[in-house]
Amino acid sequence: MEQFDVVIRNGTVATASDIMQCDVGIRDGKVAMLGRGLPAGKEEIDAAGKLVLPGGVDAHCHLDQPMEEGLKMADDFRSGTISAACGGTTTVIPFAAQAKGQSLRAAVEDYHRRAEGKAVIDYAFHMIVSDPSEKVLKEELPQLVREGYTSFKIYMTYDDLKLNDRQILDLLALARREGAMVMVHAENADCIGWLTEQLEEAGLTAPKYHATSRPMLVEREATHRAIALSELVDVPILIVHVSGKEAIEQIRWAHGHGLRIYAETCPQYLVLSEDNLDDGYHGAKCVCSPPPRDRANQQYVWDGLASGLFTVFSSDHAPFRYEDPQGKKPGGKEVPFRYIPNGTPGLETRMPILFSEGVGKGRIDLNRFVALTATDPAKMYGLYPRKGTIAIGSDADIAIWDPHKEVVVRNEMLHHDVDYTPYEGMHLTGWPVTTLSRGEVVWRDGNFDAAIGRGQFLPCGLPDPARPRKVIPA
Ligand code: DUC
Ligand code: ZN
Ligand code: ZN
Repeated sequence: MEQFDVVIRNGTVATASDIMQCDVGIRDGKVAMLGRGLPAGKEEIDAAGKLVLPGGVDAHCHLDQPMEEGLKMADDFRSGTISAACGGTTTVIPFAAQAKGQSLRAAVEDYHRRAEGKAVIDYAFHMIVSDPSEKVLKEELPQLVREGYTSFKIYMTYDDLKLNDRQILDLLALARREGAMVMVHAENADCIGWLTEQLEEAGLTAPKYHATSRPMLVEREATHRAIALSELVDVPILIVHVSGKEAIEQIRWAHGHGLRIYAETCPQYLVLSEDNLDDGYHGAKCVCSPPPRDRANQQYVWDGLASGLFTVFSSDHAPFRYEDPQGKKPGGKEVPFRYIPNGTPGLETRMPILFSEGVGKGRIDLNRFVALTATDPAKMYGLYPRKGTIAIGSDADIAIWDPHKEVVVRNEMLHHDVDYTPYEGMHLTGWPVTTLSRGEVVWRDGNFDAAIGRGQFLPCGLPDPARPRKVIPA
């Protein structure tokens, strides 16, 4: 038998379904054998006392996404993917965003130029469709789906991105025909616009009023509408960044009616609350949409993670520096909340937060952790079984966790290019001590070491979960 390139020995290997005491033999970047007492590899890694888990798949993050005039994301594919790897993530799926009037293919090509030569772990692209013109619907989008861009996000809010219901129906019908997965940002744009004006007229423009302008009702209504549109067309959808009870109730209702509605949530809805926005202008650091809610809603989200209501746990990493005229202080000023770029950073802390607060505190088990952070996102977006599991023939994307490592989160220990973390000072137990990408150690004992640009683009297959419930004539 040919020698293994790497053997990870003596660890506890966990997948979404199993927990095994076994060694992992890696050859040519892939998992070649699982078993006890494997023969020596060229490189040996002792994982005694450690957990050997599939590298994470962060299926919702924003890196170097072109922004409106004057704003810039802090992380590009270099810093963003390094940060991801140091937090146990080995695949990212950020967004090639179409500007209104722009060709979708041009947006995808531009995004490839931003990633190539920079990414250190593998990556796929979702698309954002903001302008479903006839050319996009008839030519570009079907072709792009067939080329391996098999998921796209649509927005029900944000003036530069939002679609009306008719446009959404056209895109859902296309997704049904082509077998693509549609991700939906569900917030009611007109409710937000109206509330924002009321608040501004009353002089209430501090960051904390961002949360007031986007109450749960706004998310609940849009979630309900998205579910109805999906039911009408008979195509599954995935509701992203679900923040709390009222949206969860809509999704539960849909499940009760046999509808294929998938859901994603993020760390900010588990451990942040609207109180984090109530800190003078520092509240801008936690301005994201939907906004973090309250403790009761956090509990609902935890319950949804444990019960299987949620399929995917993503960071929604949207990196803007705080002290930056292109970031949270546009033009160098403390601006009314409507002008604060939305988003929180969290690529590196996504998995440690869920591990510590979820697995460590008994809210979810280890298999569920793997499913939410790696296996199910890979399945949802057509990357499984190449990514998201430890199985013979899968890419050797593996994170070795010290489940007892105590970490106090400090921004200076993180590898993103953002000047803050919303999780500063948080005490976590458990952190990945070694990360392998296609069998190559990229992060070990606090050091990142890998060639910049080694990450590969991953064309995605048609996701099985995107199949409609029944076949009806097109
Ligand atoms: N909301 C989004 O929809 N995307 C990026 C960040 C955010 O807060
Ligand atoms: Zn969104
Ligand atoms: Zn997002």
